[in-house]
Amino acid sequence: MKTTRREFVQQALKATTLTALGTPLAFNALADSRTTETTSSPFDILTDGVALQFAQVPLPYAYAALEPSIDAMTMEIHYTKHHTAYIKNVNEAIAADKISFGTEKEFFANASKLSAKARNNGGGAWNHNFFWQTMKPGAGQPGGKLAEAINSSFGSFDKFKEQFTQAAMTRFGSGWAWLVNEGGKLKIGSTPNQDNPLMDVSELKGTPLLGLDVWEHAYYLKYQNKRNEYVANWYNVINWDEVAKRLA
Ligand code: MN3
Repeated sequence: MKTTRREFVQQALKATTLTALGTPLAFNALADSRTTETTSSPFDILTDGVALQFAQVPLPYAYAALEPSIDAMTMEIHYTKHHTAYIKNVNEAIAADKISFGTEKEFFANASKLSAKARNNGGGAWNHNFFWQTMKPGAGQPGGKLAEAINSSFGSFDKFKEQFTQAAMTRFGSGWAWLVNEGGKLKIGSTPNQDNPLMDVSELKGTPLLGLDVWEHAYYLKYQNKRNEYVANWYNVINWDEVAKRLA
């Protein structure tokens, strides 16, 4: 495209002004391309120029560490194949769709505007990072403020387990069961596919405290069709300290 002398002067002036204000040069280029190009991306007006990248958290324990609740082979395939693919695919989608949300929070709060690839893989990337961190070897029980919050929201720890199990068992097909904090009140629910309670499209809203993957890939090798046994044994590997941190 031919640039007239007048346009050139205006652009040069604009770049100089922005630089004088201390804006990094890379941002000037981005801002300029945004004002001169028309794209179909819905994100241009919402962003501040720094694109999010998802990264896989290191698994906090060995693949076999959650045996017998979760077998080593399931753990290894789940982490190295399924989760790795979500991470790779969401980052591809972020680049292809020119998404430049700076935070995960912002990304999920705008889930309704994302492509299916970005939404599904972004959810998959985040949900599994969360899932690995809220498990650990060795059974425990919630204590302190978390125990109080569970008791006041559900009546007792056993009632909480009953409701959570119900949510995990009644999620038809693939999805997740969740414990969330919504304004100080704990709630239980579930989401389909890789959706999560941070998404604007989710019926269940709140800060995730605990999540359980009920996709068949999470249990089929060991439990086959017996999702109920998988859920029952998963209670033996919950990292309640991590859950408590997220409530604080
Ligand atoms: Mn999974």
